Amino acid sequence: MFNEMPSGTLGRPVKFIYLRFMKTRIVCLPIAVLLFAMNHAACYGQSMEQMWDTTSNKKQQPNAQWFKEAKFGLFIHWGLYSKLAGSWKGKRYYGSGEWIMNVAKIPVREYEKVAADFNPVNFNATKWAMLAREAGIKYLVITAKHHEGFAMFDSKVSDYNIVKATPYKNDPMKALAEATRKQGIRFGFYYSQFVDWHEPNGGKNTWDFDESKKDYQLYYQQKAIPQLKELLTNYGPLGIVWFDLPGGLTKQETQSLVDSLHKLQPQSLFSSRVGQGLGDYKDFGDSEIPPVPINDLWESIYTHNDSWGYIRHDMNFKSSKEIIQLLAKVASRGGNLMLNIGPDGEGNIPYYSVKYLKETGRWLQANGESIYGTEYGFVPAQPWGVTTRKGSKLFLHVFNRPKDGKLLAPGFPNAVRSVYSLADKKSLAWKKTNTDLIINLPAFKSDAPSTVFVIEYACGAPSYDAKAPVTISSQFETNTVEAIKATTWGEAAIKSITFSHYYGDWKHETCITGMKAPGDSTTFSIRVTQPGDYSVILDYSCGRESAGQEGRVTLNGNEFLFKTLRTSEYDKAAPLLFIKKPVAIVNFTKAGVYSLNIHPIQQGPELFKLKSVILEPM
Ligand code: FHN
Repeated sequence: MFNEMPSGTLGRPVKFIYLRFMKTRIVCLPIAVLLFAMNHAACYGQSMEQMWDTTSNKKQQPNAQWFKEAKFGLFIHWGLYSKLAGSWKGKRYYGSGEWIMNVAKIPVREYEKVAADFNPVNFNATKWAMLAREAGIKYLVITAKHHEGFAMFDSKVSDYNIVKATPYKNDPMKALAEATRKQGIRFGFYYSQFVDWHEPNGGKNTWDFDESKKDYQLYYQQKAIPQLKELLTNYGPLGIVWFDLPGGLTKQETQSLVDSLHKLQPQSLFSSRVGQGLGDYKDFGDSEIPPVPINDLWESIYTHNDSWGYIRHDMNFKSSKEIIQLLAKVASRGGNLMLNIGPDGEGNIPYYSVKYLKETGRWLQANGESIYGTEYGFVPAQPWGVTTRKGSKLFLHVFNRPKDGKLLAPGFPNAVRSVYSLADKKSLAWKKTNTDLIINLPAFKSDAPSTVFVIEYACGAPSYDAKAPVTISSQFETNTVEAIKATTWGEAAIKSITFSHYYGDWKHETCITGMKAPGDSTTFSIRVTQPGDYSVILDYSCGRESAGQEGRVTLNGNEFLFKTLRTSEYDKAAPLLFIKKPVAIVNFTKAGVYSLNIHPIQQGPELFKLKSVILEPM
């Protein structure tokens, strides 16, 4: 299944193919693996990631200014699965805890009983809303109903809800909507409009019900649409309605659903996963960030650990440094980051989510101007970090400090008015040669998440040059030339490859693929700023059938041969492993722009999947 790179992407169109399912491999796989993939793919046609609709309706959104300025949202997955905490009948499950009913194939009659034990006495709407405020969050979206079909709100449409079916007997959504707005944060609901494992005619429960006999229309008319109307009527103005995994409706039916719901909430933004390209803004796949700036209303969604719903044994929490750098990266490409947390069945937010969100909030207190209301920066990613822009200010997010304290911002044609540190407004010395701006940095902690400097400049922002040569400098431990920067020839192509670690814990790597003959080659334009010796390292993944083949790197008039090593075969349901393999040392006698080319030296299977070329000063 292949799609071109989403429109609105900057720079010359690149042959960019999303590869999500390598059908060919299935044919030759042993039956056991086939059955595993089938179960893993949640049966009957589309699997989870194939249901991500990343296209939006491209209409100007008069109500979207707040979204453009918000940049940082909080996603909350909370439901009966939070009580199960990733375990069922003594067995622990890893990955998406909110999918436990599906993965453990729990019959509806058994799963329903979880509600009788669901009593979140520690839920405190004000505390949750104040944490969001302290974290610098501008909008909050919580799961009103997820795939399990249980309504976390007071629904008159189905008694399978928190007020009727649990000892808690209260509607937490009412309290949270109020508390969130009190903190000046936009409130929104997530609603699983098609996938509903509780309902005989809802989507995707294939262990209790025969999918081919379902009447999705009936489910929509009797449950999904009436509940959506309850949510869009009884909880005040909603900033966002976050739909997920669309299905069971034609484009026309989806359009009339969208129109009828927009009548109830004209100002609300509907996520692209409403389906059929009818969303008001675009959501990428889970844990996906586009490799280059996108000129559109878009959002990246990540979870704080490996699961959206609470799992007691999942401790893989992202540090505040990781959150801050992810937020800056997403903003540097023009998007919003919505970070997910999973409270437990008692209503407690995990300790590390509280801790690291508060730390992120402290950084935003001091540096928020470089995130909120910004657009993508016109200086592409550099060895030191990324840029965001607001008006005639360019914000430099420095993740890695150059050893000599001299920071190069290339591709800067504008006249400079001033350069200073964002945190203390202290002015910095700088000099400009042609379009190179060199700033003398003050000392700062090298392990700081992101240290921000501001360049105030004259005249409008220059356009973003997606094919500008990639800066290579000996002032940094490592210089990475990403696959997206490549120019490809022949069958070589830049692809986004999706795979998962644990169940539903999706990963995406943009790679060069399809190099099967000497004519299928890849070229990178690099700009070496300091002469010297550099190690050339290929970062690639290589399957059994591709291993042992030779390739050639040409750079600065030198040719180097290498042989591919096996790392792992592509399997959507398993980690795709990469190796960073040094293949050459190149000496640059002078600074300048060079062309680096890579190609197979023989005809054969795909050479490898190349994620990046790394140049490390020796
Ligand atoms: O299946 C869901 C999953 O449980 C989670 O809600 C994510 C969040 O984006 N959406 C679906 C998978 O993409």
